[in-house]
Amino acid sequence: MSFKLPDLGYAYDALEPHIDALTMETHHSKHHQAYVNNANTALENYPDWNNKTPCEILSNLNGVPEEIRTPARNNVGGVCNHNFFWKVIAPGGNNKPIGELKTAIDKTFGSLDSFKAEFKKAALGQFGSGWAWLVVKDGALSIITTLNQDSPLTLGYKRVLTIDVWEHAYYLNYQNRRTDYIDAFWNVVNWSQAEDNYLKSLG
Ligand code: MN3
Repeated sequence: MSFKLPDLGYAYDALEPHIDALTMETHHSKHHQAYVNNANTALENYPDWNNKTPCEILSNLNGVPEEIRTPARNNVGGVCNHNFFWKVIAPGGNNKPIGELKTAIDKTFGSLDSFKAEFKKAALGQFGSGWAWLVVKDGALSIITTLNQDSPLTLGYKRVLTIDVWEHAYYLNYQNRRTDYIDAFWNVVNWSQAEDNYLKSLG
């Protein structure tokens, strides 16, 4: 049993011009693959753990033996976060919030524009490498950030939407302009997937 790199499910150039093909290829086939490889190495002698899914491990990180907890946090975290990210930026879904998530965003943040502004502020404010997330806990939506490859699952949140703000996610095309990358991100969000995630988070 080992962790595997999932297929993206779409072409590397499918998100152009907002996220370029070389960034997607490098991000998926090099960075994500490295997390998979390092996670397999870190957990290879821990059969109680390496037969769980990455996200099961992150949900129970404090139960992971201390000697492998940090590599699990970083590398299994990298696997779990990227597996989720590729799906919420996949082409083919709705390009605006729909259904119950739309209602919840309007109720929680006032409007889609207000939500986007708050999410962008969080994503810009994440110093160094990390992620901004739309999450659910106890049925309530909120925006959080996590450092490095930390997962909201470890903190007891369910995930609805995320943006990877590591420089490897945007530097080839946007260099230091994280703000432009975040603006472009809205063009590739798959709101149908986000709605599925939201409904599951309530279940
Ligand atoms: Mn990344």
